[in-house]
Amino acid sequence: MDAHRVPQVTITPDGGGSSREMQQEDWGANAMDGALRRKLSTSSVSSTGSSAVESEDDLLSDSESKSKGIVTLEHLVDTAENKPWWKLKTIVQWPFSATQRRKLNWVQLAGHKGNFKAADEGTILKKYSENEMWCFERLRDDALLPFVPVYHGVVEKDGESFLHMADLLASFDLPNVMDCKMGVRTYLEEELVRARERPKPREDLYNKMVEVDSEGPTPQEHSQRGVTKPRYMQWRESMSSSNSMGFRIEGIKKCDGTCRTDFKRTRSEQDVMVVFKDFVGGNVNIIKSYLSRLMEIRQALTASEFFKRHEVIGSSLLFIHDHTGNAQVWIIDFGKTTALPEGHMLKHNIPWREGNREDGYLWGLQNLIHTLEAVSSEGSSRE
Ligand code: I3P
Repeated sequence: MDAHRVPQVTITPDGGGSSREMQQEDWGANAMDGALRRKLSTSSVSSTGSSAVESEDDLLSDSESKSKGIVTLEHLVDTAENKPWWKLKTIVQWPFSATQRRKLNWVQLAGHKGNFKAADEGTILKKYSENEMWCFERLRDDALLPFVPVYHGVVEKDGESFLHMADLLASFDLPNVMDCKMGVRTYLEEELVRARERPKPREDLYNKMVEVDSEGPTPQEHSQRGVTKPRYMQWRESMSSSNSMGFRIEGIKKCDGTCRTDFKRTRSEQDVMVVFKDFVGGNVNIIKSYLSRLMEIRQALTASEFFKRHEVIGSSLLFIHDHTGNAQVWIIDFGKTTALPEGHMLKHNIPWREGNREDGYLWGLQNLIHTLEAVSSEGSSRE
């Protein structure tokens, strides 16, 4: 497994006398004089409020059982323009410096508060999830292995369990990162059943819905100021391209430090193309590299025994490229990927009906490939 060259997500090292607070000395090509700090908020992505959590531990060791606060990264930009704090749910931190000193990258894409913790250089600790652990175990000798982060097992730290895995950014210089959540469905069938049996309207989800579309909630949801989780997830899927294309863009972090997670209404192929063109800065070669990687992934999925026997929900494709032309795509996030009962298999490209557990992953991948092909040919015809 270690033979595979895997880009890595890195978290600041623990111990070694180094401060647990990540002091960034460089930000991209232009130093930001160590004025970058990460902060954490459980407020919504579009909220403008900020919290003042300063340390890595504060940031990463959320002990809430589900750790579902939205992570906010705030870049304290110490420039003449005095740029505002950027707030995002997707977190990426770039190399600590251009020298041989330790890189202090880390990424939490579309993740939840407290999901990551410091580990040895080139690796991260991700909050333990039994589903994800079993997925990594089963992937050890699967055709998908070259496309998932290298997994080093379960470790205990500060009384908590974590999955120890490779850092996906280490081989990049000032990476650009995009998280695409795959599939037509982003919740488990059992969540649907639970919500039906014991509906628990949530105000936070209601607020997130209203923020995007004040007409989103039904009159009843408006009056109770709450929506259930599956209802929110289904609404998210219909507003974005999940239902229409079988994938959606969750977040983007560019090498210039800008971050975007406002893709809840990015639905049509044209919308997605615009985002990809911007993401690669019009560089068709990057799109072509992504395309060939996606085709390899599609081939591996077709051959994968794991894929046949799992309902893949909430998993993402992580796109990473940098100015050197290095471009990769990785399959990440198996927290909701669940094994099917013995003897059951999925096609991944037929419509979901409750009970069939289909996820539309392959259909989404096909549409994603098609979309990038359209970007590529449009770009090539302009050259
Ligand atoms: C969140 C997103 C997450 C989901 C989270 C949602 O919505 O769908 O995938 O977590 O549920 O709030 P959004 O992208 O609009 O912020 P899971 O995938 O773990 O279910 P949560 O609020 O229960 O954490």
